[in-house]
Amino acid sequence: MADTAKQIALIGAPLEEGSGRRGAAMGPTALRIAGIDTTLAELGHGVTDEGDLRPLPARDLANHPRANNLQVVAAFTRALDAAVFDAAEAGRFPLVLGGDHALSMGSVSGMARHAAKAGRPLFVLWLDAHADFNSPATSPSGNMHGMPVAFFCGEAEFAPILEKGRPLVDPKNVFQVGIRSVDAREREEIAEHGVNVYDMRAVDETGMAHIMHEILGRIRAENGLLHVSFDVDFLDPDLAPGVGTTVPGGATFREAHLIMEMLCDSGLVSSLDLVELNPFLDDRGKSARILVELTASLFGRRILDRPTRSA
Ligand code: Z70
Ligand code: MN
Ligand code: MN
Ligand code: MN
Repeated sequence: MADTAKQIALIGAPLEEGSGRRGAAMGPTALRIAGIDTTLAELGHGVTDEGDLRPLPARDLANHPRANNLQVVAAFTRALDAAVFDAAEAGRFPLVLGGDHALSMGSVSGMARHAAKAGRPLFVLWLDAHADFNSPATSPSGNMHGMPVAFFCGEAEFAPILEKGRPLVDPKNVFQVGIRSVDAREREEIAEHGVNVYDMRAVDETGMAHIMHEILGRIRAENGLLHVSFDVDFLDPDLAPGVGTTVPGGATFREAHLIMEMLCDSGLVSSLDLVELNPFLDDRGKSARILVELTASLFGRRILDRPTRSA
């Protein structure tokens, strides 16, 4: 049973147009079939499923040659910014079921508005193989799922997607863990803006526990809110093959669980994205199930009360 019961709002964001391939739009359905709602309810939380967002394309925006499917991505960004902000303001925990990683433009922007209203800094834990700090000017692909961090840090202001002057995230409050695939221009950008990067070498050299203590200590010291953005490709592809971009050398089952358990104990997490799950590429629901299991650990499930699983 969880120490502190939360009211969790499940928000489905079936966005795949940010990723340059089909399939991630089935992510919210796969997470529901894997039992995300009942699993969290069994831990003692209140769970409401708000269903899937169905935004209309943002036709006020011109197409952009280096920001693929801008109108659809912008529509989801606007809808998520509003849905996540409203849920957080109502005292609920927004849990976004993705959808590709471009959706974090909206979820993080919504939480940045919520944090600004509360007068607290927002921190972001970015669990990913990628830094996602491109902009249309630097992106090799034009795919917007490679741009969300630059967007919510105010570094990709190429179109009026959200209100000018909206609260942004300070890049020095962004912690990226598990990074192992970064483009050349992106590398310069994250260094220039002071993003905290714990790449896979850092994980191997110092260990996940040490890294998480360091990150959580800083957030606690500054009385911050923490948004966690979990990209399936953070995990090793052997463990979670259901993702468009597989990058070898990802986090292990044990490392990922440890992170979730430490996050739970910290009591600092205020919102979560589960992104880039592509059920079309998955192996019999394996990746969806591990995401649900990791989410359960974040919401209070302990090793000693984890149910025995049959494969
Ligand atoms: C590359 C780009 C990316 C996720 C791939 C890849 C970005 N840096 N992000 N898969 N989740 O095209 O910007
Ligand atoms: Mn990503
Ligand atoms: Mn990624
Ligand atoms: Mn810059």
